[in-house]
Amino acid sequence: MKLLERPQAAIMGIINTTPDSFSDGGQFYASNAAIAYGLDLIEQGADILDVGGESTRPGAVPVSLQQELDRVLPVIEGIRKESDTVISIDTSKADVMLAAVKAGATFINDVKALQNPKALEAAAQSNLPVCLMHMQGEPTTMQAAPKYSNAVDEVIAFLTERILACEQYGITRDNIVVDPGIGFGKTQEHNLQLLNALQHIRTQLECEVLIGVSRKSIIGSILGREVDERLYGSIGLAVQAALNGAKIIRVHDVRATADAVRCAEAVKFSRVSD
Ligand code: 8Y4
Repeated sequence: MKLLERPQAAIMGIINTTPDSFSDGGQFYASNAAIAYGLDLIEQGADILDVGGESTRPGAVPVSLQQELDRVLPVIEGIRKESDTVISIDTSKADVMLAAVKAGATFINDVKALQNPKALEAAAQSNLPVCLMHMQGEPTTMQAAPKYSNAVDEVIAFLTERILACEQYGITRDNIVVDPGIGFGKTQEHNLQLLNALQHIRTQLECEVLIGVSRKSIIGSILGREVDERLYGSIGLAVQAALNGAKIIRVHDVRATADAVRCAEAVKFSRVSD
């Protein structure tokens, strides 16, 4: 069965191919380390691997097209040779989407929601499922002063417009996943309101929802923990999102999250026999 048709949430494991993540001994070693890491995430229970070559963290600087291709293509090809697991390409660039799909990617994750017309065209041409994420502002400045009159309504309005744009290019709603973009131009209050409205967002947009909260500042703000101490908080929010109907959970810690979510879902989907 296709991932989006299953009742359970799919666990999306993060593979960040930016240089700081996998060795500084050159691209070949970095790619091989990232491939091995991806295959390990599959063993740990990942249903999807999200391969990204452009850091989208707050304050991150943009990367050239060639840099991004050099980072992600060998990793996608290498994992695809060994596994038929869904591979997501995390990019906003049309050329990266097209090359990644040729290399074996089968899902497109765009934090800019295909607002670049060429990216929209490339995604539509691929016939693959896409994730449309909401972001207010640009990664370099988005956390300076996030402002909404109503965050939930504004995110829904933006995503509605992006869904319609996708549909005009022939992408059908069953191939569209929406994402409120936790931490992307949002205060803590906005982040919490959006997670609280997950079911409302899903029913209003009639699309499945992806949630990415793993190790993010939303957890730091709730618990007062540094980034390397956010595992238990991340698991708690992942379980909360899965029970509220999120269909994809994007995480760093695949085994821990998969175990917790599978246990919560055993109860969620239990039925009495009569
Ligand atoms: C620690 C570790 C602190 C990571 C912050 C971060 C999302 C996403 C990212 C998301 C979708 C990140 C590419 C930000 N987040 N894509 N990408 N949804 N669809 N920050 O929430 O992980 S990168």
